[in-house]
Amino acid sequence: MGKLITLDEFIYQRQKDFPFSTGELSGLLRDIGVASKIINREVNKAGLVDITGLTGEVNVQGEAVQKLDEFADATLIDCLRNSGEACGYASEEQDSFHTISTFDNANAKYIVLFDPLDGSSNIDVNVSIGTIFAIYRRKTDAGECKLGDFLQRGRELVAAGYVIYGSSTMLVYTTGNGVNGFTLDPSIGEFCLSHPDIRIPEEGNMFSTNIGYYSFYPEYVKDYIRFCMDETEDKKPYSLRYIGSFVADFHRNLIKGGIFMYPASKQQPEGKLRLMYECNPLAFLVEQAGGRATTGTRDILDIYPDELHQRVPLFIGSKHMVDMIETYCTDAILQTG
Ligand code: P6P
Repeated sequence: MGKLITLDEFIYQRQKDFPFSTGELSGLLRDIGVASKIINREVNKAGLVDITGLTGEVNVQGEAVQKLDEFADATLIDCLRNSGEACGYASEEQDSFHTISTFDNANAKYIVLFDPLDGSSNIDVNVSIGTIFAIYRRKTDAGECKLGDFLQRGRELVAAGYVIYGSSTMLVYTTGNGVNGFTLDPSIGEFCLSHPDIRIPEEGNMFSTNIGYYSFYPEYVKDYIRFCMDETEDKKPYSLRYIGSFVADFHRNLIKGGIFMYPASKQQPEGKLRLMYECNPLAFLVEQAGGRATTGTRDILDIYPDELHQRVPLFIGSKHMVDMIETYCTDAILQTG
């Protein structure tokens, strides 16, 4: 068995590769790792204690808030406060962004956006869920954060990643120099390097979308889905895999190859997934792993955000598969003029 490398050791080692780094980002990544271990502990016993189910409240998305969502949100916020490395945050669970005005954080240079527990409607049925985070440098010099600190294109991301609470708990992240995956070893309470330098296969044979919405999709998406299901001389039908938990669907495609699609539709004209704390972080990560992420007409990372909780259509995964759906989309636009 190779040398065991913990997340902390890996972050420290990679920091040494950047002589001018001051260790602040390293500290922030470590603190997010700590928060995810705390969340993992509660996720793993959710069925045993009264923190599953609904709080009876509704979040800014108009979605019923699960008790575990609230716990995960509060845990991440506490860890960011304690880190001293983040001056502000924005969460799927919070109406607006927040400045962390404690003394230690006031001069910190990073802001963090996160979806504390994506797919939380699956908690009660024991399906994998996840935490997604995105880290930017603040735009303003100091003091109270401004909206402009948060509304940055994905191209400006400094780091991004996710934690998947599944058959094992994994943290996968990038700082713009490749993608690495760490599996939590509960016996020592450490994330250990298990998937160094992850590369997504350029081609895949799995497609992931909610086929129940098929009749609402644009024609080009229907055409592509029919292509996926077709059998030809040199192509077998692809498998449909849809968990209904973005992090879980994304992670499977990252490891095995495939495409995840949440298009715009008659019912959801902008799609469903959120640009700032779902699509951008995973688009940054998938590009670092050799994949792609598009709205159908433009790269996700090139979008100039208008608002914190904006939704965008999303096609993300293996490069050749995303290239193909983008061609279907642009051809459809050319045909309709
Ligand atoms: P639908 C979970 O609620 C989520 O935000 C993503 O994790 C998931 O990919 C998507 O919604 C599922 O949406 O409309 O297919 O139930």
